[in-house]
Amino acid sequence: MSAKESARSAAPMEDQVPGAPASSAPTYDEPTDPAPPPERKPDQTEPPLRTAAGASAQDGTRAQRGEYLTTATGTRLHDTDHSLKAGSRGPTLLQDHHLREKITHFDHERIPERVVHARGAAAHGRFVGYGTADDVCEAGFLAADAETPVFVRFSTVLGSRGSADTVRDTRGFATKFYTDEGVFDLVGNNIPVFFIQDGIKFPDVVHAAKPHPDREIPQAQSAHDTFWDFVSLHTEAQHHTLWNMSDRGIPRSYRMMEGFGVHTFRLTSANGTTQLAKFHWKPVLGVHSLTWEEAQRLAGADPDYHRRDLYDAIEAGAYPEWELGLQVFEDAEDQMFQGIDLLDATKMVPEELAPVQPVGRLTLDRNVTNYFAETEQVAFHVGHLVPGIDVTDDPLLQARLFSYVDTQLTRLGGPNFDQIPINRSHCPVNDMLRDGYHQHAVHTGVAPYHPNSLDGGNPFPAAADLRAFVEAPVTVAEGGKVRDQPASYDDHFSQVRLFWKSMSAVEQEHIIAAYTFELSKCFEQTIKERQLQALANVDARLCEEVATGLGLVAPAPETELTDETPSGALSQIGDTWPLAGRMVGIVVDADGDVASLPAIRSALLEAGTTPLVIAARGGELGDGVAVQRTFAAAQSAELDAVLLLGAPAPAPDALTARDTKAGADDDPMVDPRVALLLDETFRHAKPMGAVDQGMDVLAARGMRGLAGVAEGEAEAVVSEVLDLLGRHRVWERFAVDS
Ligand code: HDE
Repeated sequence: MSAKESARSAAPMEDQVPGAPASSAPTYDEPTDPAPPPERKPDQTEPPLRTAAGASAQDGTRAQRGEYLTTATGTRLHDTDHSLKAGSRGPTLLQDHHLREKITHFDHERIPERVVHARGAAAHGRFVGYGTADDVCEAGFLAADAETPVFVRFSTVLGSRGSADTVRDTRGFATKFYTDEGVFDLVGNNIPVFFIQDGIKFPDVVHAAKPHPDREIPQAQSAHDTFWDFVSLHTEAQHHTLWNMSDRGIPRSYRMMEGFGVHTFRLTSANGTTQLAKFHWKPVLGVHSLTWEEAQRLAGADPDYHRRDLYDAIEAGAYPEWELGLQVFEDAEDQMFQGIDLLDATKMVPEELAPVQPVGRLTLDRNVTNYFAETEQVAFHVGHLVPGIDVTDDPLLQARLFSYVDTQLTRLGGPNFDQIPINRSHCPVNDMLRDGYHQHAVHTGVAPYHPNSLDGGNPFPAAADLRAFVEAPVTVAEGGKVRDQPASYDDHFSQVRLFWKSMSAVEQEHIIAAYTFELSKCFEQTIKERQLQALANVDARLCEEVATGLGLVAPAPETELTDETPSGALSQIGDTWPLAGRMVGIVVDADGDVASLPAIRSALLEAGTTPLVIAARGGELGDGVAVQRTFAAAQSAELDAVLLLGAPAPAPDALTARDTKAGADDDPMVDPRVALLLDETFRHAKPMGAVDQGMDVLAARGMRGLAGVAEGEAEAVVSEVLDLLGRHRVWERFAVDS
């Protein structure tokens, strides 16, 4: 060894002057051969790897251990119900460290909720690649049969953590892929376009959409003046707003939503070619929505409706599934596709122009164990990328690249949020980030800097052929330093019109009703008029119908109405879909003949649906079948279809003094709550079926023989109702004159 290679004496450590900075001697020149992280020095040790509950790390992260109550540091306690006092009626002593630990921790149990997307529900699952993306993307998790653990968090955008699930809003669809090459986060929404083109306006749109700052109302709603003030002044928001006013704004279930990466990303293939691409999630169960009345009912009767639906489906083994798909575009210099600016997040590319090509399948198969530890503490970031997937210059995406890390610093209390169990990578991490609040890692070595010779040069930057993330070397067009945008961003209406024209007649009616409702909740006439002007620029009939509802005059368009080709893929109506996890209510006359009930339940379970037995009182019916809802508790909105077995007479509790719903009807043949349930089910265009005297009940209500109403033998009725359910609703019942 030459003096240049090592200045450290060859003598054993104990014979040297104490104070060697590192476990091995540095080389004179900067190390060039990659070496593993440094060992500890012989005099050093580290805390043994234990969980927060003091168990060995191999035992997982579960927090409670042992049979006895302890302090946070494991000392057993003999009493947690009485504070330490000077005498049984005396003052509490400051020395009561258990009281102080318990109360102090409790005082700090809450963390700031997310600025947006505060209300969410999440699940674990797996993603399996098809290998069909190999030609365009080298990301390892897309390779054929590669299986990657994932965590998905769905959310509403506007409401606080405790707000209702079924409000009219955009839904978040954020997926964390724990790949072998690092974490990849696809942080998308259920709507493919966004309100703004440039991230600098995000605080503006969010301030406008959140509750008014003086009285803090309304909660989780866009139906108020500040929201419509902003979107009517800032018409690039009109496209996203129309999606929100459509049925997409009130999904039936998280399991029945599409997901979109929104931005255009840049993909790199193994041979170095690049393509532009948009990500799509396609739900196996199809895209379905609630009616507005159902959404409002559920917001009161079951504010956790979507959360419950997700957890119940997974618990029942009806695992939600989506296919990941790509729309791929040439990485052209102008980053346009058939006249559509791929860097403008207020534009989408119709599937008819660029088909969505399936590249893998996502299955959610495990519920969270602890909401706070997992769903609340998960931290997504659009900058969590893996080799093969890079960002583009979309100015909305560029701002997001800053925001997601920044927000976690406050929300999760420091820079080490990536070390929280739900956020940890599943592949080796060797960063040079050190210290900070809540540091969990025990780093070895003395040289968390580059270059170094004291830790043998570790960690070494990896070359591209060692699967390093290398930014695609795209050319950035030369230009002046400006606060500006391209001219193509000025088209605010053509795609809004495209979406409107792509809707079926029923869907258009829902949109008209939604605008009319939202604008009628605004106080200022000026704002209503300004929004009507925006609608006039979309479609004359849309504008006129909403204006009529508001008692205002429809203005003439200010721009030329472009001739758009409808995109069939945007409508939710017209196909049939799997039934997994659909809720079918079976209304039973417990005093009548319930012999057919077990067979009906089995047939429904076999079809993958979840039967819910509804009777006058709780308990069990014959053959041990449990009653899951009483007439007083049943809500039509939580059911996708209803079967009526017999004619349950008014039950003893059908008194308006006890249950105001009992005032809904005076048909002596049937309990008034059942009558209401049937009427609502019919009004919401859901499949219905009746056997035995149930047929007489439907006949008396004028429903016999109408579309989507099955009658006859139990087996045939169940099979017909299941068939109808595959189409989600009996759309014919929403007759539209056109
Ligand atoms: Fe977000 N967004 N966002 N966003 N976003 C957040 O990050 C932000 C945007 C989306 O379940 C925040 O951790 C800016 C588009 C989802 O934890 C915050 C801009 C899309 C979630 C943030 C956008 C999204 C968030 C709040 C404009 C669809 C929930 C807490 C430049 C493609 C993720 C947090 C979860 C959350 C910023 C626009 C989706 C503040 C600045 C476009 C699904 O960082």
